[in-house]
Amino acid sequence: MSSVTEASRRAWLGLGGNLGDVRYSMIEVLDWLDQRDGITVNSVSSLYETPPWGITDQPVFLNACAELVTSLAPPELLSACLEGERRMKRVRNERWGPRTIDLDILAMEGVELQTPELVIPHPRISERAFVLMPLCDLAPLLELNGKSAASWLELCDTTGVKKIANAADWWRKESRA
Ligand code: A4P
Ligand code: MG
Repeated sequence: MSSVTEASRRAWLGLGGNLGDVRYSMIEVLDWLDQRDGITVNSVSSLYETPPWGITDQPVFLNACAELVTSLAPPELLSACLEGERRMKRVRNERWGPRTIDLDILAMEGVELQTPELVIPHPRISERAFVLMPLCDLAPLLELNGKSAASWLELCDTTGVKKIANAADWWRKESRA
């Protein structure tokens, strides 16, 4: 846990991966983020196994969401996420292809942003059960493009999405076997 100032706001990250020990990578990257100045990991969703979306001929994914409190500006939070991915040895190959870990900024309180590097809320949330299911563990009433996360989830195909670890402490380093 690290210092967070009065200008802090909540932010929600999507975590996903399908190469290597993804659960381990998620635990490592969340712990690393929590130790950054200006970021505290408040809570983390259950962990889900999800069928690949986009390119379907690849291994199943694990997905989760994290709620942060952060005093970082959006581009600084993106830099932290990209550095976290690099630390987990993510190599960018094809778009939507296999990855050790992907960190997306799903939403930040009071932020609407559209730049070439960063779009908030994340543009493809509303069609993706693998994002909405874990996000609804943390913030079902969060408004995204005119609807709550829970309402978007009702419109989504959730076939094949399986909860494999309950919310609470699967992501704490102490919980690792
Ligand atoms: N970028 C713009 N906005 C954001 C944002 N809100 N958060 C830019 C994070 N990054 C954002 O990302 C490319 C660039 O997007 C970043 O450098 C940043 O400047 P990337 O992670 O390299 O590209 P990507 O992830 O391959 O592409 P994309 O379109 O972001 O893919 P998604 O949307 O992340 O989807 N199926 C399942 N079941 N589970 C998954 O987690 N993930 C994907 C990737 C495909 N299928 C999946 C899953
Ligand atoms: Mg991405």
